[in-house]
Amino acid sequence: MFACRLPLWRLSATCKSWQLGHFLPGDSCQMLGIKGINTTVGQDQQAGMKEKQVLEDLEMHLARRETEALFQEQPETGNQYLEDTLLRSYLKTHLPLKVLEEVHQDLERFGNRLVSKIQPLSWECELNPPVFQQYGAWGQRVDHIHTCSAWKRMKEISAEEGLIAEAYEKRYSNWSRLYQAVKLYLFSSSSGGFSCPLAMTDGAAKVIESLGSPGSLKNAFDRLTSRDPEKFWTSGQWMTERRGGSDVANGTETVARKQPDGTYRLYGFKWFTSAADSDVTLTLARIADAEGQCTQGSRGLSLFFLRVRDEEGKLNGIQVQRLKDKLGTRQMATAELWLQGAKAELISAEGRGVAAISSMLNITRIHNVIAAVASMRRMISLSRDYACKRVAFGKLLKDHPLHMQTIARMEVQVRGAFLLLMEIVRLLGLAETNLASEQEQLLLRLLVPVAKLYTGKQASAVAVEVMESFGGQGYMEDTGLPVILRDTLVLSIWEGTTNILSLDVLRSLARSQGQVMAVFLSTVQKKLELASGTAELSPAVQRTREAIGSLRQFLAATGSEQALTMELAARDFSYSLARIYTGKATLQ
Ligand code: UCC
Repeated sequence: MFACRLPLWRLSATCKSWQLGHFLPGDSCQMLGIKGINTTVGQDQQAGMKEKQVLEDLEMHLARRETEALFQEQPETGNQYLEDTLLRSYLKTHLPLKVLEEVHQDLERFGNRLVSKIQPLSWECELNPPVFQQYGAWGQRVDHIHTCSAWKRMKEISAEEGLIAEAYEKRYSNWSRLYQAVKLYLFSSSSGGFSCPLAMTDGAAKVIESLGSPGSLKNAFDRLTSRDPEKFWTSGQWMTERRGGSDVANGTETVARKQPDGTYRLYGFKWFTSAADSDVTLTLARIADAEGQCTQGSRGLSLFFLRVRDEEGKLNGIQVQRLKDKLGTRQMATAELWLQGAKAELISAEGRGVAAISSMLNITRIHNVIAAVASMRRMISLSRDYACKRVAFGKLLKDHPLHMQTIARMEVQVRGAFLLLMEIVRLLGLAETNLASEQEQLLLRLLVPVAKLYTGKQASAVAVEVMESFGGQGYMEDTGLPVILRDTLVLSIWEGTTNILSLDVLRSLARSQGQVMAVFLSTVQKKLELASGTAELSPAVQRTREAIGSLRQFLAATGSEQALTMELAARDFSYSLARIYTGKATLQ
């Protein structure tokens, strides 16, 4: 209120010549216990003394107001590994004892490092977004993207912590991938956006590995998976051009011209390149024949590897047009790039670009799931902590049943999503160590788009709901909560929107000629049978059975209209798969 915002000296002075009532609305006066006062100058001495007393009291109240009543206790989280009971019990149940012991020690240490060192860096990244300098002081074109020291430090920390290396060294065999995912999950919401370049780096390493690590890419692979900050490289993934990022087959205009030495020069415009400060990138282009003609559509696309800068730091035939002005992920430089003869190496078979980059897409989609679950975990943990500190209507928020019911519902969502994530990285670990059965490989192919599309939407909804649980404070920029919201909203957009991924779910069904659905249903069915002996689980078992029944009915009913019906139903169908499988994962 106006009166309360006046400096005290001004309020006292003003009150000598004005009625106090001019400044304090009636309810404030009542609140302060100063009913019926009249401060007009010239009244008798007794009234003057009373007035003085009132003013002194008022000053005290106001002084205390400035330091107490307007302040609320800040929500905090501690060591996110130690505080995450579900994560710890999952690891305890699934990891072999020896692996668990080693991993536990590292995660506890990492959890402490996140709170004490990495979280402050994350905030620094938010406050110091990248800056693009197109020209030097003397007019020369420099195209330099300046990133802050905290962002550079994130890169070093990522190497030191083995955030990519862990998955490729495979020192814990099939558990290495899961362990890496757990570290990324803990890192994600403290990473200041650095989890984006890490996702693409992991994807690039995966593509190189899946191509049999050809000799020409050995150095790149070693650097992408290095623990040495001096050696460590990050990768981009340049897929989006002016015509858009979903319909890659029709949207890619970039042309590759073969050079006498067997390399290629790329010409085109990459309209949306995330983490444009990366060292290397994978990108798609159409190889021009001797007449300069290219094959259109998906079959004309090939996959290329290139370094963004040369040894001296000069851009490799690339001009930066501008940085994108994004709603969120502002810590990270996303740019429009002109390729004007960028030197590149063809790394897929000609015309097999989409198939070759799909292993990168599947990895970045898993990182997206990690980011979604991590964001939900962080937001809900902050909200829970706040509920133990904030008093409203005479009691702590935690003692208001409706408030706690709202948080509890979100807690259920994050727990389910976490278990779905663990299931995917468990299957990926098996596949990467040749331990996965054919059924498990099919399941993995299906669950990646299902989980990406579902958790992206969940995280956006949870972020909005959690923001509301803080009241007006949740909407305040300097609490950091709006940053989490903005950065979360992208998760349903990049790496394939919800509808594109729903169609990818159908692609996985079609490609396996229905086998994947059979595997999905039998896997859930088996779990239901195991769980049906436990009385506590019977309501959950019953609900999941009903859902499976509806799914079977739907599949039977699509009949000859299958293609169109399935396309129309793709999103709802995918949501059902996500819910059913999450239900299955929680029946532990
Ligand atoms: O780049 C972006 C931002 C980068 C930031 C990354 C940060 C991540 C951070 C995470 C957390 C912090 S955003 C742009 C990303 N773009 C996309 O995601 C593309 C979206 N569009 C699609 O996914 C489309 O469905 C396409 C591009 C795959 C459709 O292409 P086509 O050519 O029309 O598809 P086809 O013809 O169906 O598939 C071509 C081949 C087939 O193999 P073959 O020829 O052997 O039958 C497919 O089976 O590719 C195979 N394929 C796949 N294989 C396609 N998709 C997949 C898949 N997901 N897995 C396995």
